[in-house]
Amino acid sequence: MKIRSSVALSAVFLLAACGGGGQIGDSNSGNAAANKKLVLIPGITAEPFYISMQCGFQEAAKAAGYEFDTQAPAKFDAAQQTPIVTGVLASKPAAVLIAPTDDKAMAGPMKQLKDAGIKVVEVDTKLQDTSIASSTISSDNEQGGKLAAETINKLTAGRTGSVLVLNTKAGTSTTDARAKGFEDAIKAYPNLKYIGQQYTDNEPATAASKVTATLAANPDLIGVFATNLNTGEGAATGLRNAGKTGAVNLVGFDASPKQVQDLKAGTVQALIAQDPGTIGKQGVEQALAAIEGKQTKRNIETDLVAITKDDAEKNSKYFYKQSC
Ligand code: T6T
Repeated sequence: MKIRSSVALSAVFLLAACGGGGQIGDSNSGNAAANKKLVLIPGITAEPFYISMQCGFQEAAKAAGYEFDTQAPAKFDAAQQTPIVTGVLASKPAAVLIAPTDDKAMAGPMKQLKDAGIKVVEVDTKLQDTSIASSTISSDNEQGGKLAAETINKLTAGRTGSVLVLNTKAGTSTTDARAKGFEDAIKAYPNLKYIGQQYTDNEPATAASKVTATLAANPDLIGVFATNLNTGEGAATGLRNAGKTGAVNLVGFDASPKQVQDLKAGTVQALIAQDPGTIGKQGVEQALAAIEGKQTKRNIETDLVAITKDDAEKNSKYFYKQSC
């Protein structure tokens, strides 16, 4: 895992591009040997982070001669993801790559996959129970939160004020880790008063209203860390609505086309992009190792990159996709 930031906060790591494929729900079913099938179950459908992951998944599955399918819930919600897992269980693929939407509630459905002989690989998020998945591939999310705190410190340049964290839903292993990394690191900057984290249910409109309410209660708000794509897009809207674009330093996680647009417009001051394409590709590699009875790597951490407006143009290849 390589995470670095310089004062210029320029991109420091080359991310993998992803090859042909399509939207969430695409598959090449029917053109591979029996049970040479891999299924990807992202956390939510039609969302650039998971679409980029799907690109890497499909490219690697195709190269390995495997049939592939992607099935995602409409919302980042265990109640919607569970029936998808149950349906996939019935089709008995060789392996499932899954981003569990709740680090406890998804353990039961995922254990059913394992008990049925289906290999399970966690991509992005993970369960608290480490006995179910053969491998977990994700960003180093706690380090990502630390990088966000360091970034807000650089952007505020010694000025005093309050800083807020926008999280998604408790039990999302990734954004909880990002918030923890931020909370631990912000203590090093006594000029920045941490006013806690607020949950947004992964809804941009909720993130926007939380920013508006926080600004009203804390006029000295000087920084916001949005722990994922939807909270970042929502926070940018909230700052725009309040006429605070650029006055409050917004550091987002992820790099959707909308987030990049906000970065270029100056509503967002820095983005911490993940490497979802590589997460998808390495998920396939670990699934194949598990299927073939080979040793898997239990935990793989992929890289993060911190990017600002100044280097957005030359780093466009690092940004997430709407399609493969
Ligand atoms: O930030 C990503 C992902 O890493 C996280 O687990 C959930 O939110 C995203 O999918 C972005 O929406």
